[in-house]
Amino acid sequence: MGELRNEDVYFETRAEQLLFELERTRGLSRRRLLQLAVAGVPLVAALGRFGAPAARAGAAATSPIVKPLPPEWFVNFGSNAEMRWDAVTDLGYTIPNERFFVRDHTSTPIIDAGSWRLRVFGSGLRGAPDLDHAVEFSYRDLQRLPSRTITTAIECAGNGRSFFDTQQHTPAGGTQWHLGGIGVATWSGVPLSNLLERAGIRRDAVDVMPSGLDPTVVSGGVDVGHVRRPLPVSKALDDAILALKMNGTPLSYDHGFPARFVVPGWVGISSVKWVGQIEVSSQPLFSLWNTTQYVLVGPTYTGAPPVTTQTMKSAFELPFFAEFPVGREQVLTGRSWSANAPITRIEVSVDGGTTWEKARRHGPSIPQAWVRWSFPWTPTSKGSLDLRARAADASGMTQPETVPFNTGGYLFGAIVKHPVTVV
Ligand SMILES: Nc1nc2c(c(=O)[nH]1)N[C@H]1C(S)=C(S)[C@@H](COP(=O)(O)O)O[C@H]1N2
Ligand SMILES: [Mo]
Repeated sequence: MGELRNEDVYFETRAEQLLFELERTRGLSRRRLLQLAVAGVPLVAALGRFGAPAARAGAAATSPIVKPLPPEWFVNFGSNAEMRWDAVTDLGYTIPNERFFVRDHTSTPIIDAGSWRLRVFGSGLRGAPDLDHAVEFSYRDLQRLPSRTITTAIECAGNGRSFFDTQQHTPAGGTQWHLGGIGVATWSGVPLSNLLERAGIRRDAVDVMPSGLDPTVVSGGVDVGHVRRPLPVSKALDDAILALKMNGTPLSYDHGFPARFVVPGWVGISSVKWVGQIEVSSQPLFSLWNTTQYVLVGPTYTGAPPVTTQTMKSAFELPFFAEFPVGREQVLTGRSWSANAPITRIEVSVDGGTTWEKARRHGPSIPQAWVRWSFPWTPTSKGSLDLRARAADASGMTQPETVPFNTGGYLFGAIVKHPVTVV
């Protein structure tokens, strides 16, 4: 399995990547590819790994993800499932739980909320309790605490990674997401400010580190422990919540039941699922997930800064290589989002970026979520072309033509060229 390079080394990405590319470029169905694989191609070995050992009630024996992943809704990467943008057209502002993308470093655990306890500990709390003397909260305790509801995106840091390869010719290893490593939902739970106050946070606390109860991550034969990513106290106290509900129902297994962090505007890894412990520290905290992974390494970066806030992106609600009849009016739809500031403008180009016209915005534009838009288009000549959409936000940023490379393939915020054919 090679050295630890980025967020996706934990499974056989090359095989999954191959599957993905074949599926995209040849139009072969996943089932057909699996049949081919069973005929003796190395994919079998890769997929076989996903027959995780633990008892996984309700889960297909071969999937680390519990919920069904119908191919018309998802691109299945094994422990990650990408939302297909062409399946979103008829959905509302939020993405229903069963349609939301999944990103697991190992596999989804099934946790009993009755016996589950959240343990909060560390030098940043009054009395500096260690784990054995942690402040404990049961699921019922959390349900009784004041609740806040927010509508916000969770987006993987690597969303859009494949375009580092296909558009900029500098591939970054790992899951070759198109743009479907994002979803917007309404999350309800206890504000971390409230929770940490009750746990006795001190003024000199600097970092908060949630730890997941999913199986520990093993890479290159080394157990690097549970998924855990430190978050500065300032952000935790500002607007982060420990969510118990997603779109009005208790979290589903894949999305962090019984409780997960939701950290608006920050890369997905900050929103740790299946939280079992929270360390509150008066010293900066470090884990693999803010030192080796989810850091920016590349020619334009120095000092490997951790990835924090997300970038700006736009997506058409269309399959790649969609076909349109010449001379007939279409209404193209899509969504744009920025973690920095509200979206102020969306433009579409149907001539390879030479001219741009404004798209029409629809409905809410919630900061750190997204805005929906539409654009009428009548293709005038046959052939292949690419559609482009670009957004601008209130901070003055506009999506650029290219973005600086980083080895993890994070934060691809450039304009995506969406190939279509007019017939
Ligand atoms: N415990 C735990 N938390 C986790 C992860 C994980 O593997 N384990 N994956 C992270 C990553 S990389 C992302 S992008 C989001 C994905 O959230 P979702 O699966 O609910 O869409 O969860 C984050 N929280
Ligand atoms: Mo992620």
